[in-house]
Amino acid sequence: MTFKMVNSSAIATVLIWLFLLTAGYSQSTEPTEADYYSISSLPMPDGVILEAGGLAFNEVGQLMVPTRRGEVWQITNPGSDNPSFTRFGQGLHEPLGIAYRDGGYYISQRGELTLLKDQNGNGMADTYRTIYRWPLTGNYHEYSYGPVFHPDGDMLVTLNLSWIGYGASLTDWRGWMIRVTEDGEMTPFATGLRSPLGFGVNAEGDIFYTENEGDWIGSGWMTHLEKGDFAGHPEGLRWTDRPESPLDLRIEDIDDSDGLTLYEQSQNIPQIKNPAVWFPHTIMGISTAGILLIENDEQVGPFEGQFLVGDQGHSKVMRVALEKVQGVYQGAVFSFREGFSSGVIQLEWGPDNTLYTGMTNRGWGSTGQEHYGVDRMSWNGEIPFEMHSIQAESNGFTINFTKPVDQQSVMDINNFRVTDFTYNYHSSYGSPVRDQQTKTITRLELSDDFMSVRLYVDGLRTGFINEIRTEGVRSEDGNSLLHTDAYYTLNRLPEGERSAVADGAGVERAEREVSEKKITSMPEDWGGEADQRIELSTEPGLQYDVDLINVQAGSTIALTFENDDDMAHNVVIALPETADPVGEAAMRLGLDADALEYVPRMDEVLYHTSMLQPGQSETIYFRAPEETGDYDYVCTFPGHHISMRGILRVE
Ligand SMILES: [Cu+2]
Repeated sequence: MTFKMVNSSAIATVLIWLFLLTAGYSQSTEPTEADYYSISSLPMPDGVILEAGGLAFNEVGQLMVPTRRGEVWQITNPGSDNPSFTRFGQGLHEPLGIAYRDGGYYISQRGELTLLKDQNGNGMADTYRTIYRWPLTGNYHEYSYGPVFHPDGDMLVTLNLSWIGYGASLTDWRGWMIRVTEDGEMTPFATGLRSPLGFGVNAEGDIFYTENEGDWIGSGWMTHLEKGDFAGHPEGLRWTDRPESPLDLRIEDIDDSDGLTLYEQSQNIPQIKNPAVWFPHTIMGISTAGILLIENDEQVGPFEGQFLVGDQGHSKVMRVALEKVQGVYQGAVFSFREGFSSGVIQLEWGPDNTLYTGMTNRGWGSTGQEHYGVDRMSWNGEIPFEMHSIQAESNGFTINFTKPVDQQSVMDINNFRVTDFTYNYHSSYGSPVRDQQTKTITRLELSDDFMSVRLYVDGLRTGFINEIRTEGVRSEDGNSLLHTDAYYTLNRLPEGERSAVADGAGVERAEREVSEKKITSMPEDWGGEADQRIELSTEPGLQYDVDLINVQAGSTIALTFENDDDMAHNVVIALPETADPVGEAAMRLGLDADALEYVPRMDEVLYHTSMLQPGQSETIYFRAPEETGDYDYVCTFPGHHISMRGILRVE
């Protein structure tokens, strides 16, 4: 009896101790992004509206920032608590880029590439010289970006398409990357571009640009551009009949009718350059922006040669690790750091290896709630446990880690999941996820140094994006991965042993899951008419045009939502004060968001529309709740719920 007592209290003690250990363990050792990378905002003097269109440092470490409003600010000691601001230039037309060379600042305005210089040394530009000019129609979407200096001395500039309900090339070379010499000689370089804000050059001198989801662009991407390449948006092909054009592909060569993917069309059209990396929409940002090469291991950790990529809508920075297989770039994108204070559009290294982000939400809204600003991100020198990079193998993938892994967790096949999918290539806006398949992983192999694991995967398909999830993998020192998901774009399979199972083998997922909370035809027992008809539309800046709708309890409602904005929206009617949890749950749907139309399956959701593309309209039918109160309606497209919402008042 006594023995038993002692024993059970000893067990209890051990249990309590284990509980404390586990509780303490999960609280104190699960690291976050902020534990490695801290973000601070540059303090700004009153009256300075720093909608940063570009960032450049000069040789004395001053940060030069052209703003969307046409000024250029010179910021001395930008890394200090008390930076000083001088207005260096003004009167520019929406500059979106700056590069510094030999005492001169090269800036793309909407209609020209301009050189600014301070010749008399008084801290203000006294020379504004046109290097090269291009025509404009005045369309609001005619942004011009850059320049970026190529190592060979030329400047790269990109010209955004106009927007007239679709992306259009209304004047010369819109939708192109052009090269301009310091003497103002212009050469058209590559086309198929839609909204090419981000571009840069890697250590080998290869040029990459990033693209935003839109018409013809199923999701954001990053593409390696060589002379004469066509990246995917057909409008720029309007100018290929000119003698200067490096390619002769025509708009009518692109097929909008038969449902082929971009990769499939590239099998017949050699000028098509497939993205090196796709950024799955809403999972890896929503509006891919500026890119920056990681130049050394002092900047953000052991990622030299990889790229950081900003995202405007999600106020975050992602990381891209590329490899070349059979001469073609491909690779993986990982989340890196979120939580910037506004929409990240430009990235630049400071002289002290910290990362500067130039930001504006431009009235489009962003997860970071500030309207504009410059943030500074610094690494504390500790290496996070991350997937460093992923290599394609002839029959799977090798994942390389930044730290040795825990053998038991990494050899558990249940800790890995590989799903591949792709997007439509068509003139409508964006694309659902299509042809989604979960793959079978047959075997794992750990490297001798415990730094990488090889996954043997059945049925890989070229032209597809692979979602690689590694939840459960731990480092030798006991941490979870800081980010567990990667998206690898497979353009080429390396030579070697193939899996015995045919390409494309896997478990298919339905492209649309039926929701009984979306009723798009009038119920027959309504007798042909609803008690009340409601019309709802959109306003720019992530808003509905109406933010209060009154209805009678229990009445029948026909609600027509017309999306006349330039991005996708829906209407989800939810219980009172649940817009936030519903919107947040939608952001966590990952790859499944598409099949669920971004509507989480939860009781708080009462009714909803489809996710409507720009220009679409839909009517849903529902009965107003019997219980009076202020119900929420909200758009659950990731990031929109913060501002795009209203009240359905049931009386
Ligand atoms: Cu929306």
